[in-house]
Amino acid sequence: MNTARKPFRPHASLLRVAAVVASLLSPCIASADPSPVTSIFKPLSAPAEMVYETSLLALLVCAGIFLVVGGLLAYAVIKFRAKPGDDQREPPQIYGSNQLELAWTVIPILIVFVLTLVTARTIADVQNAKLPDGALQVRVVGHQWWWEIIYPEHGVVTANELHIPVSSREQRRPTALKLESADVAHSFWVPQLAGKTDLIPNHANKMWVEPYATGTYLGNCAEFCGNQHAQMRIRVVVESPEDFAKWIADQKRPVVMDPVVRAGHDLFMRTACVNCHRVAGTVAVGVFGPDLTRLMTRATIAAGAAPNKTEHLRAWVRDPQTIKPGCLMPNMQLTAVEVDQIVSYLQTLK
Ligand code: HEC
Ligand SMILES: [Cu+2]
Repeated sequence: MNTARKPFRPHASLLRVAAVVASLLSPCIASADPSPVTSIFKPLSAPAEMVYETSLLALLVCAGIFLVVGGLLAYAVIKFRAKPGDDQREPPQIYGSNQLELAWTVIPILIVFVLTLVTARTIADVQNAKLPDGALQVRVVGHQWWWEIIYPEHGVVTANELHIPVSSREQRRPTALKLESADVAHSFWVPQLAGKTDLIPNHANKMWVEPYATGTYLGNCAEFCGNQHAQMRIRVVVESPEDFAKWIADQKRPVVMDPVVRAGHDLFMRTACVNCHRVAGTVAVGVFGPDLTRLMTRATIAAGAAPNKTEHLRAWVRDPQTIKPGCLMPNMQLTAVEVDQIVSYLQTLK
């Protein structure tokens, strides 16, 4: 839809026709869709729009085929149904028709050919898009079952909630994502922002997003990656450039220890927590689990498995297995008092 971005797209007019027809049908599409926030039918980012146009073309072609085949079938069923007084014997059987066989071979081949070309073209457009200099660079590392999010230019590390600036057609601010995996294959999919791209061990993939509206976008790992795969959610928080700059600045502030929670701090620092979690500026330098430096700036814990509220944090630290069975953080066997102390400390990490 953004023509400035794609100067030469001979198939664009085909896609535009599809988009116009689809806009006439869109009330039907929208009402058939139960989850608007993860809908591919409401793209709000450049690559998602391109994927959407192509999928509409495919849907419309299929709808046309359905109407022709279904219509002919209905016509035959009604027109040639048995009527009272008909001769009940089997009618003469006709075998082979070169014209018919040619038609139903050649027409589908042409349709598949057109769809293949349009799809290949869209894939190339998305993959080869030139991002403006200064596009935000983010590394996303898939873990069983959470997302590590790294802003190399800013020295910021967080988890499960990706903050990025909003783009406008006048002032483009796309984000380039470098996708890696720490263990098995995962797939990054936020339907309103872009098509899905896999995270493969030992092989970095890349993709980009360019959202045109602020807000929170939801997604989920889209490659089965183990028993908590369904609870490997990703939230993308798209902010105005000012809010995004403020968020980055907040993430970079040095951590100050609140003396009120010293007991929890000390307990955390002498427990195995520090082997798996990092809190910037402390002895906790583990990288197996999410970075906890700014834990309280996140809306959820454990990749969307629970809201980041006191009760859920307590339940998590007491025994994460009750919230996310099979997850790779063990029950740390803490007493109720210890859990409270540690949670009070965690809640100062903001
Ligand atoms: C063996 C490694 C390991 C140890 C030890 C460990 N954790 Fe974890 N922790 C993890 C992993 C892995 C996750 C991510 C689980 C998931 O989302 O599937 C996690 C998640 C968390 C989260 C949620 C973070 C977020 O943003 O989603 C908190 C809070 C947390 N751990 C606190 C602790 C505390 C406190 C201790 C010590 C009492 C501790 N952990 C010990 C591995 C560990
Ligand atoms: Cu996954």
